[in-house]
Amino acid sequence: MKHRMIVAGLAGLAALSLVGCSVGSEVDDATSTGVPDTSDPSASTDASTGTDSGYTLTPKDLDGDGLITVGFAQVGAESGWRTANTDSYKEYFVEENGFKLVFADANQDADKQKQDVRDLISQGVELIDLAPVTDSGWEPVLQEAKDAGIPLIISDRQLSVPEDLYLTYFGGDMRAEGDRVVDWIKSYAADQGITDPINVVHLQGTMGSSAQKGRSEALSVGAPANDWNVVYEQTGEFTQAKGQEVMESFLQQGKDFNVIYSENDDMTYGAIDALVAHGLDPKDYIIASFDGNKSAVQMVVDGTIDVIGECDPLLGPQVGELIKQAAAGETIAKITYSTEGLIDSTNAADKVTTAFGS
Ligand code: GZL
Repeated sequence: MKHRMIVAGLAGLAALSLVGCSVGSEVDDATSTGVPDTSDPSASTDASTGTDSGYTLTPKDLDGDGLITVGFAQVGAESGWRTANTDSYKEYFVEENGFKLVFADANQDADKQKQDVRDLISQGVELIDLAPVTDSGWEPVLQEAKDAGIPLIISDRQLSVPEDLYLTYFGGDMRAEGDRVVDWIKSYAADQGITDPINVVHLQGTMGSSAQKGRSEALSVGAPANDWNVVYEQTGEFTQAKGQEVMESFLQQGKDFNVIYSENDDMTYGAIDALVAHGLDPKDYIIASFDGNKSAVQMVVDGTIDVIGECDPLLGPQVGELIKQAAAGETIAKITYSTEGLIDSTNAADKVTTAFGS
């Protein structure tokens, strides 16, 4: 059973960065991440590239080579999701599809990424696609792209910036992803008749990224609402190595827990490795993850991971189509969210056959 109260480790209580469960922490989920809550389709702004959002730039083949040169400012190579995302861009943005790709890898360094975008501006690319490492400090850079007459798309992770600084956003709705997983845990605990306290280990993604902020916000609202205790919370920076390191440090400190809420599959793999190294069975815990890499989905089939909040990395073709629509003068939505759901024991056997990555 997945809900035995686990005494995680031995004595040796060090000072913990414990996160108590702040009762009644009401969060306005529309703006707390600074990102408009347009998860309600009726609320989404369908601003065109015209006067609606004040953004008038459209993609053009300025140098007459018959291609649109896209400068892609990528986060890094931190996870299986990122690898699949990069591959989807490199496979789609090719001459036969009408594009040329200039690729910049920020190596998860937010400051380097701002320089990457400035370099793309100075190289004179004809459109910039930015997948921002974190969501702060971008307005001046976006303004520079606009002043240079270069259309800019935000993909993968949202920015809370004025709508007149970017053409469109395409990617996941991170808060909604988190809400789905929190609701799943609530339902599962009820269905299993779990009466033990729900004590959650929270592995956060890269701090300040909209992916971390949205998924963390869902838990920060859901935990008090369901009387759960978040007994430990720390960033694993979306990597397997850091996820394992953080979980190992937690296990040394001996707090009881029965749920792991990990903001991506790579940190989940690391956490599972730490459990096993500590002589614990991952199947004794409720393990919730995000993304949907093939090996993680297989772990759902095997019963090791219980639920995955889907997040689609294969954005290249979808962004490419939006660029083509805008270049043809069509109105495109200001924000378009990927199609995402949940993966659990009811659908994992089907999902694993088409899951991305390895
Ligand atoms: C989500 C993306 C996140 C993934 C991680 O859209 O930004 O970054 O969930 C990746 O795996 O590192």
